[in-house]
Amino acid sequence: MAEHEAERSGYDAVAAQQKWAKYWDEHRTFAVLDDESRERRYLLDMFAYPSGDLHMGHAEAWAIGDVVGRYWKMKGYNVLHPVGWDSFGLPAENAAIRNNAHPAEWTYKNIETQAASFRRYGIGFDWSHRLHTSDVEYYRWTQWLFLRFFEKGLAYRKDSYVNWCPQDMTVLANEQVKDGRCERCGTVVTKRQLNQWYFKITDYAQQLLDDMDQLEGGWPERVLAMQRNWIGRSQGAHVKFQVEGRDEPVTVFTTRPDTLFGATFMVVAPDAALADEIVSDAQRPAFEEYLEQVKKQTEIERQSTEHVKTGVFLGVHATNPVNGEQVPVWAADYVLADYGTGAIMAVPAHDQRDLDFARTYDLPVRMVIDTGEGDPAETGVATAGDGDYVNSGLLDGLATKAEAIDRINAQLEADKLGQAAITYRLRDWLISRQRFWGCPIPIIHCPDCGEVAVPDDQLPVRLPDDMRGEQLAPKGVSPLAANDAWKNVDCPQCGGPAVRDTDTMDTFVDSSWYFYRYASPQYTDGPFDVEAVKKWMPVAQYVGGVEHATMHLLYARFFNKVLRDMGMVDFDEPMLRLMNQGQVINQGKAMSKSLGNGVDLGQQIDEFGVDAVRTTVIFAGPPDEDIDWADVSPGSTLKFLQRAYRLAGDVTSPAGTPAAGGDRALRQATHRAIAEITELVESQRFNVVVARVMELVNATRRTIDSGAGGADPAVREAAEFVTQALSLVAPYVAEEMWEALGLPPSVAQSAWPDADPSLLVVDHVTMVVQVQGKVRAKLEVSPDISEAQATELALADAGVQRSLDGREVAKVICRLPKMVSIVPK
Ligand code: ANZ
Ligand code: ZN
Repeated sequence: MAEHEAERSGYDAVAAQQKWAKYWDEHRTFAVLDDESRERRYLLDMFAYPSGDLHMGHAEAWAIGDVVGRYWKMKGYNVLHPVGWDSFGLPAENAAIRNNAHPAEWTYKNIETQAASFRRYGIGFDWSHRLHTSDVEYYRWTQWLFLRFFEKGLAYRKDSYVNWCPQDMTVLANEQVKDGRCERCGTVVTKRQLNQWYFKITDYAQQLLDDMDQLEGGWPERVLAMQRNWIGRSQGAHVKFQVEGRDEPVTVFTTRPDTLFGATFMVVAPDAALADEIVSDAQRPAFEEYLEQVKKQTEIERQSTEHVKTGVFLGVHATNPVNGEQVPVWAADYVLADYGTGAIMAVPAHDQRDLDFARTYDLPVRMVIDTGEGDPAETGVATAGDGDYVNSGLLDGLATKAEAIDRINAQLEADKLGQAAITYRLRDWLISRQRFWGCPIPIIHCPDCGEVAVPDDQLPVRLPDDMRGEQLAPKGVSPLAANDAWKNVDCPQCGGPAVRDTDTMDTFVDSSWYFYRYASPQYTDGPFDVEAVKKWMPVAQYVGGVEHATMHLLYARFFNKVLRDMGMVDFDEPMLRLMNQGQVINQGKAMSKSLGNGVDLGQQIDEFGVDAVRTTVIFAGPPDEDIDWADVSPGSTLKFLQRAYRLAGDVTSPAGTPAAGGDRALRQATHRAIAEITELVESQRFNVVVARVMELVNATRRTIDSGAGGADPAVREAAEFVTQALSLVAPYVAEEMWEALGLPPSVAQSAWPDADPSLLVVDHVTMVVQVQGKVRAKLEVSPDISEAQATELALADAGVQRSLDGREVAKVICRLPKMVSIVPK
């Protein structure tokens, strides 16, 4: 850095933050415009959870989103960039229990802290489009939507074994169990039979798959893959087996109906109602003892591959529908109650799980496809490939699965014994929670009328505000169940005594529809203004963590389809583009208290200023990659920002001076930067944007120092674009620069420039390549070629290679862009 530059002072980050945050607020700089002529763009950040103050993860996600929002605004779009909090949930409740308080106190205090931090962090929100899911004005509409689902049969209750966290004393959805443990507290999850509310997302399984076509290219491929996997479409057949002592046949799901002649026993999930129903009297005691044992197993144990499969004979037989054979029916832990039909035909010769089980319990193994790999009964290895069908009646003589499956399916269908079928791994969404701080389920249980919906005009069902501390502690049933005054009501249908449902909804219900309400957050006639949603949605860009790939993003898509079928929205998919930000880590590891490697956002801001932190976050790498804070340098970023800032102060031509006639090389550099940066922002390569701005800052400084000084109109043009581009990542210093350039505030509202095509023509210069002082090549190169590029080009030249004649290069001297001189050894 030149001496005179270092001496001069830079901008005062704290003063700039205070001044411009206030300015944006007072002037509603980022408010939605009442301007029908502009194209609308909806920028959505995933909800913040008010767990404390903002942290480095927030800093990254919101900095990335704001690049997009600020760019769109300068491009002239009418931008909706709302802000809100997903404010129901366990942490607030646990804090309330600890502090003998109401969860609302903790929640709203944290929200205000985060809101203040967001303002300081300079995110361009429209603060009038703000909401909190725990506000009664919000959750009354969550209840209203629940009731619409209920009317359509999409919300229902059933008894089932559910994932139970013994620590949090609440039910967990499958998605909230990670490796057999509670996602929140890490406790090993067990099973419990409970009566629970579900949303029937499985009705939409196929649509959720099909509509992914509309997201191709707009969503990260890995998120689509995770959703596809989660939905888990499996093509096969349903086959009916008659079971002793039961009128209705039992249906099994199989992906291999072609192996039906090799089915030597049948297995039912021990925890499926069917097992309890068909078990013989003689075997009942053994079965019940076994069931107890299975229930004690954790999901980890049950699904582990090392787990020795166990089971018990149910004392009944089934009839194989194609050959009339009597096969024993067992209950075994490797068959899951909630997949397929909860019952399987076991084909030990061609399914390894069945073979392992058959060998443990000495059940028959019959090979029906000869693949040439040896009889599984002897090898202990089930074969799954193609081969000649044997012992298989109508299939004998066939040689491929495809043919055999078609043949057997046709026969089963003709005999009404089965048919081709599709099964999904996706389960219905378990939404009831036995916790306090959530949206109450608006149902009343009447001894005479059953489940009665709370009438719309009696919404909201408010959470009581007289419960606090210990009263909220988990007890296995919802804390609300202990509140008689709240719970006991008259039945809306018959007027008799009845009780409210005391469960609350999974917070993922709250976050499945917030983006519609953002378009009209104060709307009082429904969950959202249908017309406003029509104008703003689908969301043009969604930004958030990849950890939401299956839960939130699947639920949100499901809600959209239900709302579409209700006629409330007119599009299939709520978010057209999705960007996942990486994580901020430190010293190669996720930040954690135990490692002591946490980086505090507030402290970083105090030390370097908002602009430097935001610019560092963006400059560190592509948005979807992790940032290791140990590898970045907010201090040098701040120096760069000061360097940029000083350009504005050095411009001496008045605002409005036409650039024509200014230094041509700098003008070309500026317009190349405009073209490239526009393209880079559009393709979300934000880190390279910062690199290009740095180059333009340097080029401008060179021009200033090399003669014309700050009076050259090309310097003003360059400094103005530097300011605009910088405002995407460093909004405060950019406002200061804009002001120093004599331009009216705010740079955020200025028009993004278009590159002048006549200045984009790349000039070429001739670069001479010498070997031992003799000219060996003349190459046409760009005037700003780097040493590395020049050396590479020179050494690749055939003439140069010939004169080197295999000798190694001792030295390359560059006098760019005119000459490269090579000295051989
Ligand atoms: C007979 C058979 C023969 C099977 C064979 C496979 C190979 P995917 O692909 O995951 O859908 N199955 C069905 N329901 C089950 C349940 N509730 N719990 C455990 N296993 C179950 O797997 C479908 C296959 O998994 C089905 O096809 C069934 O075993 C088993 F050579 O039926 B198969
Ligand atoms: Zn009633």
